[in-house]
Amino acid sequence: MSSTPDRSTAAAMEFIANTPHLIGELTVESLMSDYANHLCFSLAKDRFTATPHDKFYALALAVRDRLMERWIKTQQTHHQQHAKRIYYLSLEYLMGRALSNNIINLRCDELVRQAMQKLGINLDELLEIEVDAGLGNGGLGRLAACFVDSMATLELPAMGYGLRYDYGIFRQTIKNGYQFEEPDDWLRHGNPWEMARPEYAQKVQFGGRVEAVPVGDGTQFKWVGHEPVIGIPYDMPIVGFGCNTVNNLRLWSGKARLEFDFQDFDRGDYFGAVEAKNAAENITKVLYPNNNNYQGKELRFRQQYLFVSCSLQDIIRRYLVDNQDFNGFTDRVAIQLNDTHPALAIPELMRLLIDEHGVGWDQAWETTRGATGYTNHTLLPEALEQWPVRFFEKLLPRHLEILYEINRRFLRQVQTRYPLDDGRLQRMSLIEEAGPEGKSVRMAHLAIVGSKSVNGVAALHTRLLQTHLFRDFAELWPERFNNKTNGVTPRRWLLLCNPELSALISERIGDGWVKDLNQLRKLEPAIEDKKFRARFRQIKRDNKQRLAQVIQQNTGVVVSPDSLFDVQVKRLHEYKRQMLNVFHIIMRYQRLKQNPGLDLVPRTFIFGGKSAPGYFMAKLIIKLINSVADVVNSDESLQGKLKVVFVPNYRVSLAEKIMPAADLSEQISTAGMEASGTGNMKFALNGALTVGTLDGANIEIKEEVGDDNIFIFGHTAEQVETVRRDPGYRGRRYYEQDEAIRGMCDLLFRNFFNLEEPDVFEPIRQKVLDGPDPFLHLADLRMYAEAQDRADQLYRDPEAWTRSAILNVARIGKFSSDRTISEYNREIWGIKPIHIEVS
Ligand code: 62N
Repeated sequence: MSSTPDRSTAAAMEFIANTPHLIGELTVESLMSDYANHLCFSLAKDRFTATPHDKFYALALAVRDRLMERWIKTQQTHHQQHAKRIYYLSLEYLMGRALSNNIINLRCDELVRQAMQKLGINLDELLEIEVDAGLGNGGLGRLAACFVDSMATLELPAMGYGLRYDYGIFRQTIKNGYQFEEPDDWLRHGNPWEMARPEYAQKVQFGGRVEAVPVGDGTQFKWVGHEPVIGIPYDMPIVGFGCNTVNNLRLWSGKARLEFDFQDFDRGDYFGAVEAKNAAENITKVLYPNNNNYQGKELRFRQQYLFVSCSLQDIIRRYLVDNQDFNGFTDRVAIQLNDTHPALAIPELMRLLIDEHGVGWDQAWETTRGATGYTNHTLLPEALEQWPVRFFEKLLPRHLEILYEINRRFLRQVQTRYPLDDGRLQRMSLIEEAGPEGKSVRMAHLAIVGSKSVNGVAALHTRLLQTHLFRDFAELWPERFNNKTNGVTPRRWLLLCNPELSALISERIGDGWVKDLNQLRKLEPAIEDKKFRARFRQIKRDNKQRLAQVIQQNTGVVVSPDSLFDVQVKRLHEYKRQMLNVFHIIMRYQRLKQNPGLDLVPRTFIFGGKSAPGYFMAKLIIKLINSVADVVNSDESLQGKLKVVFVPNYRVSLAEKIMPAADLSEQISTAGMEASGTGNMKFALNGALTVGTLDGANIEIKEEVGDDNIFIFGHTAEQVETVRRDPGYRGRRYYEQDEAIRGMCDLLFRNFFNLEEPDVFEPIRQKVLDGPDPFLHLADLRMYAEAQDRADQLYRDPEAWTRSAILNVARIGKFSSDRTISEYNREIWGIKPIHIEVS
């Protein structure tokens, strides 16, 4: 932002401010008028040519008009007040749709509904046209999206930085029970929410070499001979709920540098120029679809560096507008790393400070560490990033020097504290000497050493970080470690997705809960109100009815809203144990086959989730679910007591339909493996009960809702460790000891569900029965089936079930992302909220 105000712009702004009946007013008539204007003047459409998408776009632009003034005013105010800002660095933002959310957060839902009704437009159908912004894989990406919502709602000066992938998470289709992936060309029809800001483009360099240049009595290092790439920022507005704050989400898009092309072009290397251009523009082409699994791909390394370098240069540019030196940097800048994906920020900030701005090492280090916090999201060893040193040699030689210097100083510190402890030095080093790909950089160690704060995302997870994964570091720097239990935004995950329940709650306790979720506690007395319970039950039933339609449209399977909806939606992964769920379904199926008159609670088992395209086992589990579904759904003898569906292409907008319709939420990961989980929170907030292990945030949910209102089962994290350490442990033990488990395995592994493709599930049999299955499927199955029977028992008493469901809603307030963000701010960032006034 330029500091000398521009006269013509000021005059233009004053003109609109003083002229009545113009764009952006919050009335039904002005909304109708802006909608019509955009259809005609922004989209050039008339009654013969306007498509449903045009109508969506016109409304999006009309709503966008209503946040522009707040957006500008927010940025202006933050700038003028020299506010300290939080910069959230994340390679993923799983935003979903923006129109419905912006309408809700601007609190103009009634007006928009009326305006559309007067024009004869069905608003709900219009909202369905928007494609999800799927720039993330799962929980980590969705958490970033909830966090930016909370930061804006809490009026914090915040900026989310990310990448603008041309292709987000793939679209999943199912053919013959198997997953297929299709590209997600989400920008094909344009994006009404983004503003390109080429004036803030940043240049990033790859490759080349480092030259030492003597200057005075020292040496300056110059990084030369590199290939340049440009990052173009695209800004998206993040609207705070019920306040005037509109923050920025700034996403970088890779572009070739024009001068570079022309140089080669002049030399007659036309093809070389085009190749270089392609290489640059490939960097932000596609989101890597792996979840909790690291793959050392060079393109991903380039993505991370482009992201980090653009974001930091932008942060420094903004800082230097009103600062001459870096003494005040940590009073103006807090940086939070969403996992290690942006951990290159540490050597990059060091490089920028030292090489580009002439800061000395010690001050640069203090500044870098003082500004940075690191959030860990996983304990799984296969998810920990370790970039080969040869990538640094090839692409970031200067950063490698800086890393080695950071490591040298760090290891000297360790050595002083623990003399002669070589094992510890090796364990803690930033460099792994003997990896499969030679030397590599341990990004988590780098993030810990280079941050002032390290946090886990649920109490158990943080404890396990301190005692296991990062034990040496927690011993050296205990004060650096802290917990920030995850949360979800109550705006999208209740107010928006479940309007009927929201209205019932607000009628009872007022609408303060939307910004202060602990107020849901005021619902507790309502559990004794028979009429309230009946209405609560009716709302759930209506939501189930709507989901049943969605299921029929997407899978062709007819399910009954009178059955218990038992839902497991999340990425496919062995540790999340969708297989455990399937095993239980087969046990139920067998019980019904053996005793057709058996009075079991009718259940519909609903699955959804994507598998990483290269994860063989996860893909096989999708096939397993669909194979069991095919057999079960076509078995008339079950009299509707059992249905199984796999809903394709699970994504944010589908979650918004599923969460409000669930009775039972499956949170059944092997204890100690799910860092937190956040779906668990969304379900409970919408009145589902949880079947879960003592893992991640389930433990804290249990503490809040009470033991009687959750179905907990299975080995604890400690017991899991003990079982795994037993050299004689095999799944087969449980097969031999337990008749029901044996019957289930025999049915499954003798090809009952896959007559067409014999032995496709053989890899599952080997892992679960013969192998020392690290996920303890069979070891937990008996206890799981018993927990499911307890759920049945409660469901048979609708009043008791409803009491429990209401209690879940009333006691889930802790899991608002507003609480999480307040804790980050109080304990790590130290930022003052800034109230935005608009005329
Ligand atoms: C989730 F870099 N993590 C946790 F490519 N990761 O599993 C869940 F290797 O327990 C938490 O609740 C949630 O974070 C929020 O804290 C997660 O979603 C990824 O998506 C991911 C993506 C890429 C990688 C690794 C992990 C990669």
